[in-house]
Amino acid sequence: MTIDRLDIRLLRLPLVRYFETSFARSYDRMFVLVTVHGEGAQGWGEAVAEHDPYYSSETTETVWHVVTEFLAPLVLGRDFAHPRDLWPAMARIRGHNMAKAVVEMAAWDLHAKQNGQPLWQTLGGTRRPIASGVSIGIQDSLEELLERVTIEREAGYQRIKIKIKPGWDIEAVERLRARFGAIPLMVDANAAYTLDEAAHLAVLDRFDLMMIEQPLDYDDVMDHARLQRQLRTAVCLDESIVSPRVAAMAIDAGACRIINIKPGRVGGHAESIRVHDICAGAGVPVWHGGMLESGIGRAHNLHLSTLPNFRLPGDVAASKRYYAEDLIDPAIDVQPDGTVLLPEHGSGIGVHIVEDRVSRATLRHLEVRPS
Ligand code: OSB
Ligand code: MG
Repeated sequence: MTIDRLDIRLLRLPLVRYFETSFARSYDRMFVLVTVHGEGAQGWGEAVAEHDPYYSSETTETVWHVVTEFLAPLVLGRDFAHPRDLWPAMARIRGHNMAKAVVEMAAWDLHAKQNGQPLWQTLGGTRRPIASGVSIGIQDSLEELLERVTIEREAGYQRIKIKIKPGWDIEAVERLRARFGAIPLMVDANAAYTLDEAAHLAVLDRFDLMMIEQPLDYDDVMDHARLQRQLRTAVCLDESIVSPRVAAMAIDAGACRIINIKPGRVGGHAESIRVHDICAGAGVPVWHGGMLESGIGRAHNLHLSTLPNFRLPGDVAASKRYYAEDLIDPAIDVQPDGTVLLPEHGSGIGVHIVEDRVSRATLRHLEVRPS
């Protein structure tokens, strides 16, 4: 596979409804799309970096900078036998996993299309519907939270995750258990607590949660291990798991019993497969995280979720929860049983990208060719 041109776009899409985490409330989503061209085919990737460096240190602008200045020159015009060869080719650049991932994932799509294969098959997965959960942000009131959960339960989603932070945690979970009973329920703190609050977090043990996601700092492993020893509830790591090495370290240290995989956070599909395999070997289940992706990133996530150790429902919900009009048509939708079908429009990620919608959402576009 040779990539002879790369297109990079900065887009903005308004969210159907605001999304609030422990770190910020957003009303729209800015993101970067990358297209790689080779032998008349195109591969697409979507970077998960956000406008602000609050979930991770990367932003849409650092992705733009690193892709155009450093990654494009490393991959353009070079012959790659397989998309897994892109990660080592980019190794000289430290960090910037989200920038590396968008290029690498676009190359997987291109390679699969050149071979006339669906992406799940190229990744080594098994075609099956993917179990979906939903991630429900912090609301203006607990009444509104109960209303949101009612709506998503009716849509069929297989588990509910709510965002928590100090002041929006125990009472919220208590109210959900009182109203909805023994539903599959979990919480995500996005690093809002410290180890000093272990006793407070241990109150959550009463509620039989599936897991508590990333309670402590974004770059921590050892405090999570100390916390896990004080909790009955499983800790799941998201932000902290930035590589297969850190995943192995976290499992060894007993810092978590479950891992959330987001390919953007670990550097693409090849690194995600390594994290997946390490977890499988250690008996640690994984699930696919979400970053409010458009249909392009969402399709990648669904294909990756076909690997066997994705044993828990992922944040791979229907497009319409996020965007009035997705960039792909048909949009990704949930089935009444809470599963999502793999997009199967042709090979690769299997989606039809509506160019006109992409152009309308595009704020900036650059074509990069080999120098
Ligand atoms: O921590 O999983 C997270 C969204 C943005 C940034 C971080 C996270 C999230 C979500 C939303 O929880 C998941 C989704 O529905 O895409
Ligand atoms: Mg999370």
